[in-house]
Amino acid sequence: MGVLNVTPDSFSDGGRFADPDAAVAQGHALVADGADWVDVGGESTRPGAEPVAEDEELRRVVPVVEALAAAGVRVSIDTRKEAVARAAVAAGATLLNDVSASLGDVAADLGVAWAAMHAQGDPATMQLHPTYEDVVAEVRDLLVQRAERAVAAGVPEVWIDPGIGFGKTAAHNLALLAHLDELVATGYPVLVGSSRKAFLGQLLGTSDGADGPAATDDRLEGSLATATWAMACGVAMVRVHDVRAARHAASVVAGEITRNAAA
Ligand code: PMM
Repeated sequence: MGVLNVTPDSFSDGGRFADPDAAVAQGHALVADGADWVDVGGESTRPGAEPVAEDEELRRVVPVVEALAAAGVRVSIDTRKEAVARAAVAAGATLLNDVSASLGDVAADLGVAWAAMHAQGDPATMQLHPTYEDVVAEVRDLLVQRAERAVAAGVPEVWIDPGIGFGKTAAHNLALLAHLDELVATGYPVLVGSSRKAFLGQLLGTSDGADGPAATDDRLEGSLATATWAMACGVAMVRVHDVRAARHAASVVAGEITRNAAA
């Protein structure tokens, strides 16, 4: 899944694709690089981000979804708002990527796939005091509960996502990545987004972990390592900015090492 943020302020690509034509061109570039899905978002959910008004979010995403879907691209809509989800599906999106894990009934009503992501708190405050007794069990149990409810409501396809960086310290993120098998074992397809996130900068000492555009440029290695690790753990989809590099990294493991291991 390639990331396409049509926003002025997303932490790594904010501002680059705020113009609809540039955004649509980037969507096609992501597909050319090997993305199966293009995830269109009009509201930054980086730590400390301010909410975006509904009409502004609609204005940003609907033309982009429409143009990409009309060209045959599989489009997911990254939103927390019901009205945006509905408008994006009317424009051709077929997956609700929901960082609030609260739009299951909307997905059921629309008859589209739903990805439920775990978050503790809202983007404005979520990184202040993330607290868990057992992060892996708490994240898994909440996602399974929401997923079961969505299946019962009639959602045709339900994905779960641990929400790396959403109300989590670096230690929480690493614990979740270390135990992805526990999410995979639930039987729901798992989606993971670790691409260019702050904990990678902290981990590698390549940046201070502050979410500014400059600091994200040196997180490629960590992004590729975590995406490849996730796929090797059985994760069905990774949400990445650097699609071509992620494809190449994964193909070395999936195509070559796995084949030799089975031989
Ligand atoms: N992360 C971001 C936004 N949307 N959606 C899912 N399903 N999983 C994520 O980890 C996720 C997401 C924040 O990253 P961005 O600013 O690069 O979009």
